[in-house]
Amino acid sequence: MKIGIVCYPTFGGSGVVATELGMALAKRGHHVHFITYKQPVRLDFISNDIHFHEVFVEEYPLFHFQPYELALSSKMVEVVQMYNLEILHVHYAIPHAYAAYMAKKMLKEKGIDVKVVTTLHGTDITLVGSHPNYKTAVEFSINNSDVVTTVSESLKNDTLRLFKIKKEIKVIHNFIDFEKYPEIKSPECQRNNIANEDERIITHISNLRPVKRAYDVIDIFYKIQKEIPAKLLLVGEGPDREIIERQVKELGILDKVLFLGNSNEVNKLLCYSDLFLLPSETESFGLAALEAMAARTPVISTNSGGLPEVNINSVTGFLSNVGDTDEMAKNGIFILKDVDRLQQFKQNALEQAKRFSLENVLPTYKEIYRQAVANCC
Ligand code: GMT
Repeated sequence: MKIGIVCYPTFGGSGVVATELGMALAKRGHHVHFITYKQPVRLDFISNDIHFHEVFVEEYPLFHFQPYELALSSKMVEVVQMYNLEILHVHYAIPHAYAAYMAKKMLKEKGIDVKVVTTLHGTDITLVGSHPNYKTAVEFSINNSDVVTTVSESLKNDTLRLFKIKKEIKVIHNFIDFEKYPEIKSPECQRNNIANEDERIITHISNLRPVKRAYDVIDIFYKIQKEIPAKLLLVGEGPDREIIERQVKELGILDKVLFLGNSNEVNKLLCYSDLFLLPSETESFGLAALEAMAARTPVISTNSGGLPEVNINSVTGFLSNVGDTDEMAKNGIFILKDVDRLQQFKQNALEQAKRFSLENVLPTYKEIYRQAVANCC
């Protein structure tokens, strides 16, 4: 099939899922066209079947805000026409679903019927999308997509609760391409580069926005390292970086915390890890938790949003109420304290992650594309 993928090209979860999906489709012979303002950071596969089309917004003194949606919908029209695309799969509703609706209308005038698949990822519904400034347009563009998917049951329920939705919503969970995860014994996975033999390695990966509660990560780690020798790897950049750097300094644990910045090789960083922390305020799915589990890392998370669909309490890790860092630290210590118990949790995490393998999830996306083109949904 010929598919256009529209996403944010950044390290955020929606961009990662969109890019991994595009690469997986191209590897299986589909023609994939990424349409966005920058080459997606996770795009690491070169092939005849992958194309990138940059959306460029001209500067003009009159523009207080750049009209990105206009440039994006015009680019979608151009690419659909030039490459005969059958599907436009837009990830994250704002503004992609709205721009796709406009592109679809413009193409209709030219006698072209392109199908729009919208995948809702999380904050496009929960934090941003339902804000009164956006709600009307988001609701409209969801209802006018040909197919709508969410990345968890929880996000589907949130969408139905927050908007008047007239369309069926299909849940397609986030997925993992296990081919990208190195073997634990591989030379890429030298944990002694990071920590001493007796130290446990704890990891957090996010864009360090307030919703991730990165200060809770530091608080949990501080409590754990008082009982168990440990290092904390912090992967990602974002607005809370300064706050937590100060927190780490004030707590006197600067020598135990490594700020690694953004990385598109999280699979390799995770293979060192013994525990992953995700104390988010809300998380529609928690792709970072799934990536950790695929690298055999148990997860200490909150019980918000879709996290209980991924992290199974007392099996793959533990779930606590938002902000309960005492309990999260206690559970982390419980997992890390006993070597056999840690191994069991690691094994359980891997087994659970396998349920979300690319091979299990990809056929569902292919099927919705097929049905959309066949006009049967
Ligand atoms: O909010 C983020 O961290 C980024 C955001 C995005 O859309 O780029 O992530 C959301 O989508 C991911 C992929 O589907 C989900 O795994 C994350 O849980 C979700 N984030 C939130 O709901 C906060």
